[in-house]
Formats: sequence, structure tokens, C-alpha cells
Amino acid sequence: MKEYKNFINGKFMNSQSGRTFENRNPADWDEVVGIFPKSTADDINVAIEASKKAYKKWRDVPWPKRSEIMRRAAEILIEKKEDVAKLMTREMGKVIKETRGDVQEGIDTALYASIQGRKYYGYTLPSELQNKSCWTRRDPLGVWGLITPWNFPIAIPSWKIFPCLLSGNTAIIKPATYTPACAGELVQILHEAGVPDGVLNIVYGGGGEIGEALLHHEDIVGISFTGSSDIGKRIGEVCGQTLKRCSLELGGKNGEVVLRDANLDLALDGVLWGAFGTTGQRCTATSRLILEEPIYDTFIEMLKTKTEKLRLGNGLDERVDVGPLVSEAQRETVHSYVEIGKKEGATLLTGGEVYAEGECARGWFYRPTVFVDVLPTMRIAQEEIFGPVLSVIKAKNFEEAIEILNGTVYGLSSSIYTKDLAKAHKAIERAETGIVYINAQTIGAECHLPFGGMKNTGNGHREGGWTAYEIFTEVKTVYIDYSGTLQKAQIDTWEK
Ligand code: UN1
Repeated sequence: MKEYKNFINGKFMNSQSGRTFENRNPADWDEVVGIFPKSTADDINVAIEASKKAYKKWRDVPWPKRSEIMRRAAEILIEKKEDVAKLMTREMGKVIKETRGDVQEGIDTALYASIQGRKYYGYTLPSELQNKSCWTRRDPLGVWGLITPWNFPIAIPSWKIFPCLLSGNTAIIKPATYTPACAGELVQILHEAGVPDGVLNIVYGGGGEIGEALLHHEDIVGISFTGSSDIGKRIGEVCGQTLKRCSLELGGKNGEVVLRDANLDLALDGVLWGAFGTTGQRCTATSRLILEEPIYDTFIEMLKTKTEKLRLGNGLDERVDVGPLVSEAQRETVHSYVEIGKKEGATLLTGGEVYAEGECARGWFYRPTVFVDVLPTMRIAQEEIFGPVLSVIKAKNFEEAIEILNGTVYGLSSSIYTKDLAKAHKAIERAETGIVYINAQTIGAECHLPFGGMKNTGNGHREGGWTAYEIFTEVKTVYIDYSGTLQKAQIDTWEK
């Protein structure tokens, strides 16, 4: 068990409150993974002061120089990949092959940043007037607050930290209290790679206390948040009042549509991975399966057999398919939705109960659960559960399937299995989601493409790829007049 401290201005510090909190292994609640400071607004204030000072120098470091640090961070993360992946499995429970993937997503994002530093383009445009040039550049904003969730403890902090810092901003990161250790390791890796003191600070503690302090501080220029839609709305509201920039990645209720002509085995593998990977705790998880009528009975039979074969256990065991939920509270939420589903009249096909066999009794395990005969209006088909619960809905035809797919307040990811090119293209056009997969599951976004959703999933920003850099920079439009005369746009005329 390790004792962690806040890292502010290049120094380890306890919270001024003197209080701490523990982080435990959800697969084995007896194991304490680490002890962390329970910080307050006073600690945030110290971090913001340091970050403001550091910003004055960091913004002047050339982009390609900053990108060399990002490349070095990628190299260190590659060396530490296995250790960080194991720590992550102990910290939040997902299986080792997935935590390796999570760290890999961080490495990819760092490498992308290392390239981006040499090719951050602006635009050059013609002017209406002679002897005048027009172009755009992008500049950093200042000190950012980065608030990250527990389900992707390296990948999501990486999505925010790398573009934020590469663009010349400085930041304070507040990781989720379930996964403080992984974020702490990432911050140390960046420090070792050469990020100067004060440029990246980490402060541990609860959202109510330090998240709010970041949100309300007048020297914070923007908040980048990934988490629930309820908290996101509140962040958006406060940022609206103070005109802080704000990027929100929120909930999902993603659907996989399987049409009558689809490769059913492929669609089955896709839904199992999408619904039960990360124990369903992804904002991109498949939580609805929409089956076209002619294949409904066959497919649910196939689904039942394979779901029941999934192996639960401690994620450090390479043979395990599904780890625990992150906490007891999360497991209770999942179970309460199972009760809701039964009351609403859906049929429980499999699962629906706590799993406590052998060593699993020490953790927060829950059987992969499938409800069939679900109506699109039921709460289990509308609300984000964030657990291993799949709702199967029958659709009469393609049109109805797409209507059901779009019939939620969320709009992150969707998946359509079909061999019909016309239907695939029509589905891409119609899907009200930021990400669409054809013949692939709803999860598995790659770091160099835009990531984000429509409707209540966010506020229009896209993390990932070049679009992440749009979040963390301001566009500056530059006009240079070298005519030596007073020229008037819209008024001067051109003479033959
Ligand atoms: C999330 O669920 O919050 O596309 C992020 C995916 C991952 C990222 C998920 N690459 O499922």
C-alpha cells in the first residue's frame, strides 16, 4: 500500500486539511491500494497560483519543443505499461487485457501529441484588399481544471492532459476518488519526461469540495469534464455564468442494431464485448440491443448461451472475462435497475443477481444480465445504468430499428450490423450519435479520431484527434496591412 500526496508546483504536498481517504480493490475489498490526501479549496488555491505562474513561461515554449516532452512521456509509459495496467486492475477492477488497452490509449494519445506539435495548422486566406494578408493561429488560454472519471483511469486523463499541455496551457487535474493512483502515476511520468514545475498539478479529493473550488475559481479559464450528465449540466451552468470554456463528455445509452441479413455470429461477439467489457462501465457500452423481428428468437438463444459462459473473477487472472463493479454503491445501483426492469414487465433472460462464489465474495461482482421483451419506453431502455445489464428490444423493420436507436436523450455511439450497403449508409446518415460503427460494436474508439456525442451526451465538443486541440486553444485572426495607406474593407472599390 502506497501513500500518495498532492503534486503541486513540482513538490509532493499533504492537504492543508490533514485529512486522507483510502482507495480499495473492488475485486478484493480487504486490499487497500493507496491512501490519498482529502483536499480542500485551500489546496486548489495553492495549485492555481503555481499554475498561473508556470503558464507565463510554458506558453512561450515552441510547440515542437513541448511535443518532445510528450514523446518522452509516451516512451516512459511504454516502459511502465504492465505495471500501470496491473495497478489499474487493482484500483478499479477491469480485466488486465482491458487495462493494458487503456494504458495503450494513453501511449497513443501521447504519440499523437508528439506529432501534432509539428503540424498545428492555421489557415491562410485572401484579403478583399490589396497588400494585406489574412491568417489564423491558435493560442493557449491559461490554467485549466481537468476533472476525470474512474472507468478509463489513464486514457481519459491522457485525452485531456496531452492536448491541454501541448497547446501551451497549464492544468490542475482532479481524478475520480476511485482511481487516484493511476492519475498520480501519469502525472509523475509527465514530470519525469520534462514537464516543468507548476505546469501540471494533481489535487486529490471529492467533487463536492475541490471540483466545486476549481469550477468557481476566477483564474480557471476552462473545465474539461467527463462523467454523468447530471454533474455535467451543473458544470455547464456555472461555466455559462462565468463564461469559462467548458467541454463535457457525458452519459450514453448506446444501441446495437442487428438486421435480418447480418452475420449473427459477428453481431453476437460484438454485443458481448460491447455490453460486458469493462463490466458495462463505459459511456460507450452497448446497453440496448435492437433486433429485427425475423432473427429475434434465434439471436436471444445464442446470446443466452454465450453470456452464461462468461467467466467472472479478479481481473489480474488472464482467463477472466468480466471483473467486478467499481464499488458496492455501483453494484446496488445496478441491482436496483434489475428490480425496476422486472417491475416494468421485461423478461429476465439471464443474470440479475450478485455473484459471490469463492474469492468473488470479497468483491463487488454481478452476473452479466440480459433482459428481453424490453419496450423502448421502459426505464431500463432509457436510463444509463453503467453496469453489465443489456436490454433487448424487438423492431419490426429497419425504419423502426433506427427510430428505437435514436429514441433516447443520449447520443454517443451506435452500431449497425448488416450486409446491405444501402441500409448501412442510411443508418450512418440517420443515427443521432457522435460515433457510428458498421459491423463493429459500440466500443473501441481510436485516439486520433474525434470522440464525443450528440444530445445529452455533451455540449458539442469532441475529444480525440485534432478536434481535442480546438477545445484547448483560442483562434486568433490576424490581418497584416502592408499597403501603407488607409484601406477600408467592405467600402473601398477596385478600379480597372
Ligand atoms: C468511455 O467510455 O468513457 O471507445 C471512454 C471506447 C474507449 C473509450 C471509452 N476507447 O470504448
